Amino acid sequence: MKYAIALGSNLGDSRTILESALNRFENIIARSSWYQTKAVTLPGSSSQPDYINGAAILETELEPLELLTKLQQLEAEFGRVRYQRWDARTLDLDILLVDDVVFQTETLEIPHPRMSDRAFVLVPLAEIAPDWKHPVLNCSIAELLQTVDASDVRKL
Ligand code: A4P
Ligand code: MG
Repeated sequence: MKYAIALGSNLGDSRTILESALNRFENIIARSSWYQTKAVTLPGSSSQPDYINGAAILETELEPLELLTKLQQLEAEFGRVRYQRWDARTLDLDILLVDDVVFQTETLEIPHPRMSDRAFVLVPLAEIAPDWKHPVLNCSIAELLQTVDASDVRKL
């Protein structure tokens, strides 16, 4: 199966953490540049440091829930502590897409439900997979990118 993964960090030595996390995957087909992005926070929450975000494509036989477990183990290994949703974090690994499949359980939703309006996801993903079709919205990543404001996303 082919997966698109989003990587993000806005605590600690983000660049090193992200590089080391990526190095732990065996079958990476493509990886994006790193981007500095303004933190998107919940309304009313205090401000957060900028993120570094990126995306990668990987090929694996792991089923979606198995891959999620592996991603969460990696997040824990790199020191992520969950306080509150959308809090600053050393490492966030999300599954964006798997092939042209829609996958929905209580713990995992693919395509990632918030990917289509987030420039910090779409800019890196469009760099490596512009033609990948979102199976629900039925348009490509390049097309989705044109619908968001990417002015807060800066290539490093
Ligand atoms: N989960 C469901 N679907 C998925 C999926 N496709 N991939 C569940 C990964 N996880 C998925 O995630 C909460 C739960 O979502 C998981 O236990 C899993 O079962 P989490 O990583 O513990 O918490 P979170 O990331 O804080 O929550 P959430 O809602 O996933 O946050 P988002 O929407 O990912 O947003 N601003 C910038 N600039 N860059 C960022 O990377 N990230 C966030 C987090 C907010 N603002 C940001 C960034
Ligand atoms: Mg997450």
